[in-house]
Amino acid sequence: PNTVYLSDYTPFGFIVDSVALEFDLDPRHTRVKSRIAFRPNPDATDRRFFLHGENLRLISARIDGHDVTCTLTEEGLTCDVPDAPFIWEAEVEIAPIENTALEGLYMSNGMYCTQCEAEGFRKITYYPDRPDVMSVFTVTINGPHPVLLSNGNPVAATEHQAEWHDPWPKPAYLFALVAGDLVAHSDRFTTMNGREVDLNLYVRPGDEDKCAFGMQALKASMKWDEDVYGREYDLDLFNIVAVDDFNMGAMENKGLNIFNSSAVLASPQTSTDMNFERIEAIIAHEYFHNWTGNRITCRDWFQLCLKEGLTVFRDSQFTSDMRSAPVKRIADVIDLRARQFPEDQGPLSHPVRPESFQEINNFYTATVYEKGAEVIRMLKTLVGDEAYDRALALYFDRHDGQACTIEDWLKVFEDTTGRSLAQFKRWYSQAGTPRLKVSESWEDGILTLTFRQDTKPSAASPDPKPQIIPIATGLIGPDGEEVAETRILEMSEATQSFSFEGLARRPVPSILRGFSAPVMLEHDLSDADRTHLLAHDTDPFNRWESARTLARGSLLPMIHDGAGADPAFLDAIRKVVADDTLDPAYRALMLGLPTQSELAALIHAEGGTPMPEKIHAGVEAMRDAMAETFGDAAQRIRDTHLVSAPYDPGAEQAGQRSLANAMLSLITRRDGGAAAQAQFDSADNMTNQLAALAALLHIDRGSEALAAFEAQWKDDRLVMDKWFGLQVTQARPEEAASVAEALTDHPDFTWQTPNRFRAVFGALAMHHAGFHHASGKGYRLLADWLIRLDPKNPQTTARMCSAFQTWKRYDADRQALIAAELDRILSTPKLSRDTTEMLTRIRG
Ligand code: BAL
Ligand code: ZN
Repeated sequence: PNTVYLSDYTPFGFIVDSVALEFDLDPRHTRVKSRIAFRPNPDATDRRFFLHGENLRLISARIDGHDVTCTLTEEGLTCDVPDAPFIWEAEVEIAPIENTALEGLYMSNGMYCTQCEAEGFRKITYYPDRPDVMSVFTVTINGPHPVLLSNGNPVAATEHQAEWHDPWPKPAYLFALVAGDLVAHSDRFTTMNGREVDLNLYVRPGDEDKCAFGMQALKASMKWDEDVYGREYDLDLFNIVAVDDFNMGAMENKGLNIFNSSAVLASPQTSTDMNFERIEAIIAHEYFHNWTGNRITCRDWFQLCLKEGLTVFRDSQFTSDMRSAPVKRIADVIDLRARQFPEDQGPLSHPVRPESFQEINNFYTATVYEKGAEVIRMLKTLVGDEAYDRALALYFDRHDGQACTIEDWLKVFEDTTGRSLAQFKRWYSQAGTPRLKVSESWEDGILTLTFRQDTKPSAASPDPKPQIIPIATGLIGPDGEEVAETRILEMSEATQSFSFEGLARRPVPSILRGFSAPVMLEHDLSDADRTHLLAHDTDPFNRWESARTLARGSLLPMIHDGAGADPAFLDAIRKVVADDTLDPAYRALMLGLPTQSELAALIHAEGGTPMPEKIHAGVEAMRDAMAETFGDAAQRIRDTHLVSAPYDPGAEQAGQRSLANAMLSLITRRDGGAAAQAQFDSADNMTNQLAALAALLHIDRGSEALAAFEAQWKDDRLVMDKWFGLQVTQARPEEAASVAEALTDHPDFTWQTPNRFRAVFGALAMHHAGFHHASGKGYRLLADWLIRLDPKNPQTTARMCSAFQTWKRYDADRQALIAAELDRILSTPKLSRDTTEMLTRIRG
């Protein structure tokens, strides 16, 4: 397969002044006519006329009204063109119903829809399918469907025809088309300058009652982007469509966002609090792309983090404002450690801005998105809030309508602040998670912190250099008072010291407050000092981090030697969770433990070999010990936080439920399931129903509830995804693969729907001890199904391959089992480019 390199970029030889498309929709024989105005690009030296096109049947091609002969390949066409402006006209035929890859134009439940990012437009018609080619689109759709949608504003509509015009130049990846029997949930928004915008959320009939929350989230996002970034919406209409078959969460097509139904449909009965929060964040994310992604887009796909890192950062700011900032920060770090750290420390490690790829779909990663957002967060910390705002204003002003690079992005910060970001840029070009080791010295009232940074060399970055690391640090005195407020220590050398002077007594430093950089901090504090920080730190993130670190320290001997839980740790946690002055959501987070996969990484990093069954046993023993420690207090805390008011998905009630349900899971370890069964029987919302079901399944008392749940929800596909997933998640390690396998025989296991496939196999991959069970059954089962899915849907198959990315952490027997499965998949005839690239990188 071809490897594409960032360093090979050259501009396209032609400018596209306008695009007119006409679709005659038919499941097997959709005709697409295109009329495209090209002219030579004065900034380009290479004038070869190459249009991307895949799986298209070319019916005709004309230039300035004359038939032309084209040379066709599997990837597109070339032909001779004039050295002057010309009109290209082509007609192609495609078969949306056969498009199971869900890229380009495809069908889902009888509805037509599109997904063009990154390179799906080339499956619709011949076109320079690259993000730096921007143009205005006019689209005519002919079809017998009540709803016919495309980007921009509606121009004309008759019974079986609709015409759309999008005045904003855009790359083809933002093109969208939807046609189907859909119903709209409608509303309006008045922008900061008085523009009236019609808002519609289109769903399948029957889903109307799941639209209100998404609409409210959209309006909140529009308002927030005006208030915080001064960004106003720019069309008369904003449409969102929910679709069941979708490879990702959602897509920011100009004026016509298309959403995986799981990322937009919500009701209290069918969605958990976490679903609501995720939906709010994804709606915001896609909406924010209107400026960071659409008005200013990427020059090439290597610059993906330009729009994704920034937009993730913006949506995290939004959630922090709408909900609790500390809780959001902790949740983001948990997620970063669970998904991005393993990626950055394994064979898939790549820089935030990669420098080569075979299949760009494989680079929609936690590194590009989440580490990309962390990099922007650091930039803001380094330049300060006010300079950040000025830099962003300059970015929008300077680059509106352009396809940009990371260099453009950093330049606005350099021009705004006058500081060089040459070294900071390494965060974009260098792979790997830096380790940050700190040592302390204390003399004459001066505390000196000496930091050393180290990044492990990797294939992507064999010779890593020191990075700029903003280390937010404060000091907590012996009596629990804060003796130095947060100061940003700006580290740029491999080793560097910072001093705090004039201290009466030796304080405990609170380092990397708010997780001010995406690094692994190693700080040799005594348990007593950590417990001191857990009790007194003014930084909520680091208070939580102290609990996490203590938990890790307490868990390791339980895992290695079967030791009992440390009573001092249990006592400290019990105190903070019982503290009614703290936010319930925060208290629930304090009860969380590192994931089993994270513990495996830790054991591996310390030179050991993680044994998944031992890790599982250690974590279970810790949970049992917590249940004992809380004892009757668990019931009291739960009772205090049971919500009697009508359901509201906002942060306040959600926090109460998360604490009450955390208590329920402890109670269930001691009461044989009585409280959970009662909650299951009486629950009037999915959060409580599902928490009760999970607790029951965990102690093997859930079979009746499981059957009742299925009977109640068998017609709701999103709830049934939960039913499928939870059984795997809560299975005993030795049974997880068998449970997953049995579920694949269920008549509702519609495996070609990515949500359903992920419900079962995503859950299996996440079940650390189940997936890595010594029998190898988990590996085998996943490999079987990846082989089956690959010819249908390469993108989803390739993403699921990351389940194997940590394989070199484990013992020789497990490695041999995994290697055999990787080789078996790799030897499958006609394996997709997507899956081949992923597995080749993982196999190493
Ligand atoms: N652009 C793909 C989906 C998203 O990140 O919004
Ligand atoms: Zn995005």
